[in-house]
Amino acid sequence: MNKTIIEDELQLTLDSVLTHFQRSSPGYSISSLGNGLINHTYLVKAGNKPFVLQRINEHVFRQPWLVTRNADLINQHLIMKKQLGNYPLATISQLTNTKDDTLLQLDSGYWRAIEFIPCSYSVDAVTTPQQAESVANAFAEFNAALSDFPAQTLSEIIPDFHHLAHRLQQLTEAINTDKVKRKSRCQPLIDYCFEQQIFIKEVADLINTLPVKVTHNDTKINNLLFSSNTHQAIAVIDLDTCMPGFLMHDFGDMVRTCCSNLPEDSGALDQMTIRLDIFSSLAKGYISTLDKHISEIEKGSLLVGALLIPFMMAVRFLTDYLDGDNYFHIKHQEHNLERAKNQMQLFKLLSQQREQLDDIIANI
Ligand code: GN1
Ligand code: MG
Repeated sequence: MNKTIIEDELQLTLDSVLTHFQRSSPGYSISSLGNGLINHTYLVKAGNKPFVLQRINEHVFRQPWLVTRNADLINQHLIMKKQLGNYPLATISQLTNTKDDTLLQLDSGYWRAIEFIPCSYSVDAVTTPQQAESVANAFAEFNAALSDFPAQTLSEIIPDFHHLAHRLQQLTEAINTDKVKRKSRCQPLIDYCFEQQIFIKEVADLINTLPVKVTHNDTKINNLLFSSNTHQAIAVIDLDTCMPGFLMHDFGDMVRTCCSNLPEDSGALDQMTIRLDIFSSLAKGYISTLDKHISEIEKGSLLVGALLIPFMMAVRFLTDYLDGDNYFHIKHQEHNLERAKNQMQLFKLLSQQREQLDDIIANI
């Protein structure tokens, strides 16, 4: 996990936020945590009970109270499954503040505190097929445990989050507006996106045939905690985008973040390769753990999901670049364009190796 020193001004804000949480005690320390692109996340060490503090990004999550409410509902369901012996992973609760709520609204924003699991760590890149299998097992356990979750009780936090036609519509609007005059800098990438009509049509047809499940929708590798003792995945974190969706989305984001040999913002595109052994372990782990919770048609959709999520992320990063970087945190001016190019290259490589990947899934 990424930890950095907190600046003075931020420290004052955090100090005032912490007075609203019973867990805080004199002499705590705070450091930045994780590599999320949306929220601001901190680790608070207070006495022997560390916890996670997070400022929810209101620009992205327009109704933050729905984010914490959804997370509470899902977590309660997972706790119930665990008590019945049907969920082997750890559950992670949001902590109540002094107003007995899991969301805190202050002038500085919307804040929440979340349990911290001791002796755990997160990773940003998979290193072995065994680790990949553990990743897939964990997210499959999560999907399976939510298979009987009453989806109608959840709010759709970001409508059409993984709806490709909607994301392409947003891209078209960003191109037409060309708000910050960047269009000419990315014309080849824009053209490539819209040349993928066969794939776009394939996705549009497929989604009419798939059952809607409650999915995580952000199954990147660093949204899991691993045990420092066993090095197995022990908890799924970041429930912000749990919403109705398709299993292929959750499988697709795993492939996106585990199978490339490069991080999502690397510019070394000519060095990008698909790690087939990792793909194979993800597919095996995911399908075998889901077992009766995945149908034949859903199995057949997994590879489309693996192509779809990198393609959609390329579209989303490119849209944000054209919009002037309002959505994803960036570290430099061209960051979103680099991410978009990287994700499109991943889509291209996965498309080129589609037959081979298909065979791997068919042989499980
Ligand atoms: C965002 O902030 P983080 O890392 O949890 C994004 C995901 C993307 C991801 C790309 C709400 O997730 O959809 O896949 O960045 N979350 C939202 O790294 O848009
Ligand atoms: Mg997230």
